[in-house]
Amino acid sequence: MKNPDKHVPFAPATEAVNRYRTVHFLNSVNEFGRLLPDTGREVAFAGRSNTGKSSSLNLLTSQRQLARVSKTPGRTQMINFFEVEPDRYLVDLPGYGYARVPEAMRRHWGALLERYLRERQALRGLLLVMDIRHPLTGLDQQMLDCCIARELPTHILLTKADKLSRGAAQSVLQQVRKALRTSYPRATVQLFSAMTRHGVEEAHARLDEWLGY
Ligand SMILES: Nc1nc2c(ncn2[C@@H]2O[C@H](COP(=O)(O)OP(=O)(O)OP(=O)(O)O)[C@@H](O)[C@H]2O)c(=O)[nH]1
Ligand SMILES: [Mg+2]
Repeated sequence: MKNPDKHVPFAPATEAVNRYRTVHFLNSVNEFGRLLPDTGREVAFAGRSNTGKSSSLNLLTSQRQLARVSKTPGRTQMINFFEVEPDRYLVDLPGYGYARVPEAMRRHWGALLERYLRERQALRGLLLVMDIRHPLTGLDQQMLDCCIARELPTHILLTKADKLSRGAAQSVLQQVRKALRTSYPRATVQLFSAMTRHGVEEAHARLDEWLGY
């Protein structure tokens, strides 16, 4: 699927659709000290490189180009802040696990990501994006461990659900749910597709909850 946005069918404008439609880019940061003041509420999108973080963000904001969508993994290299309204933000985190990133850069992102997850008080929840065909990789588990350490609410989007049959997708969903029951019962999980819009309302409900709407 080259450009899932192209095939997005008409979406009825729910309250959440309207709310997130006006989200706009604020700034990009690659040092902890340059983050916005740690007030307000934010929800971050994290996940392995190329899983569809930017596509998810675009779909949830009904905007084709808000976050850059790339076929070349590892393109989103900064912490990108998007403003819903003052003091409420969506945050696109650098994708992890892309092998061709130079070691020094990978270490820099790793440290930045870890510190952001550990220390950021404004962070109310993490949307952890996983390709449904490769869920719960070792690096995903490390991310979950960071969330567990501070009891950060976590919601997993199993993206690219359109790549599997309905039955196969449901089966992965149940497997991931089962794995979470032992590792982090506080985490929730859903199917998602930027191509078919599957799961938009459920994801919006989670954003609303964490951002206090
Ligand atoms: N079929 C299908 N393809 C998708 C979906 N979501 C994303 N893609 C494709 O997957 C590729 C990666 O998508 P991105 O949204 O750029 O992924 P990302 O996680 O932001 O990637 P990085 O920022 O590089 O880490 C692109 O070619 C997208 O078109 C989906 O739900 N279904
Ligand atoms: Mg991206």
